[in-house]
Amino acid sequence: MEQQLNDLRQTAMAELQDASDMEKLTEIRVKYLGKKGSLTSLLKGLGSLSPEERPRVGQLVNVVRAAMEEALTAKTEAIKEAALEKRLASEKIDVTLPGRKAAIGHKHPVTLTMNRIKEIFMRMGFSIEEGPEIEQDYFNFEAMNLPKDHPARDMQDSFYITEEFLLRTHTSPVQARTMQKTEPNQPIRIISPGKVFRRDYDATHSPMFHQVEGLVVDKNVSFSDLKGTLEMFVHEMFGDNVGVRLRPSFFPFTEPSAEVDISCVMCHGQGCRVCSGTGWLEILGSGMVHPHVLEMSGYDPNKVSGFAFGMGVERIAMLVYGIDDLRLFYENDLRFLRQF
Ligand code: 2NM
Repeated sequence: MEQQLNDLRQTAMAELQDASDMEKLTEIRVKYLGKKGSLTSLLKGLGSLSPEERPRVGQLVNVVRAAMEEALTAKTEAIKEAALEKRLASEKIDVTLPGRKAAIGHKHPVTLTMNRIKEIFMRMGFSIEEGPEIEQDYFNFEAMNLPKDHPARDMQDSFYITEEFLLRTHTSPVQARTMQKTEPNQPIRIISPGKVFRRDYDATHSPMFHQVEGLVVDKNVSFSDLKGTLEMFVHEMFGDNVGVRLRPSFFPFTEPSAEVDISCVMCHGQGCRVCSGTGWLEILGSGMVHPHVLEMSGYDPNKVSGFAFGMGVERIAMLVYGIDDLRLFYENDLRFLRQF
């Protein structure tokens, strides 16, 4: 039996030596070490041996099995290594191939429009002020002359967090904060860009949108300063040949108030679907800062005056790029976004 074991070992090793692929290795493993393999069969013959011989032969079986396992593992490694060597020898890397371009993306159309608006006002001497998106009722409404029973203060129209805090519904609270922190003898010339939040969702309203508001406070600021500044802005933004008109309006925080219209960018004033046949598009709200608003924020309305304005950035972007549904800005569809 010992002779048989040694013969088995020798033939197995010889076969292993000649093996050159993984299939052959598996075949050898099954043939010698498998459940019905030669070594297992030999092991069954152990019972016929004398009690003195049994442990010695049993031990030899284990030695042979271990040697074969080890040889199989070594051969497996060798075959894998050889395959890799072969691949590396034949595979050539063409270092002259053009590289793959990284898709780095670009700015969102709302960001592009926001940046353009900021740039125009900065060139006119305005600086940028920012403030919290979670705002106190006082700054969002009270300081803006919005009385307790104003519809905008309804839970249906604003996102309240507590009785005192809400998501700001406009960036006007930034103007109030700026007036409060500025010495009353110092002039103000700021814009406040940022996100605002209202309970609304359709083709022209989103629960979150962007605004830029502006505020100028100084001695002798007049309505003609307001008109000149906004005309300058419109011509920079939409082109020198668009018409501008001011239309009387109402805001609680300005008196008098005016809506600013531009001649329709789609039909050039002829009347179309976009301008509902009027030839004009509303793009801004504005007015002279209400004396009570100045007073509440620490300015003397008998010594200084001011004008203010506000615009929706999405609405301007829709007109600049000819987009008819504002929801496209937030769907993140690459077929839309890639066009800017
Ligand atoms: C608008 C329209 C008109 C405005 C007024 C003020 C402040 F702080 F001076 F009172 N901030 N923003 C204003 C005026 C905003 O948005 C349509």
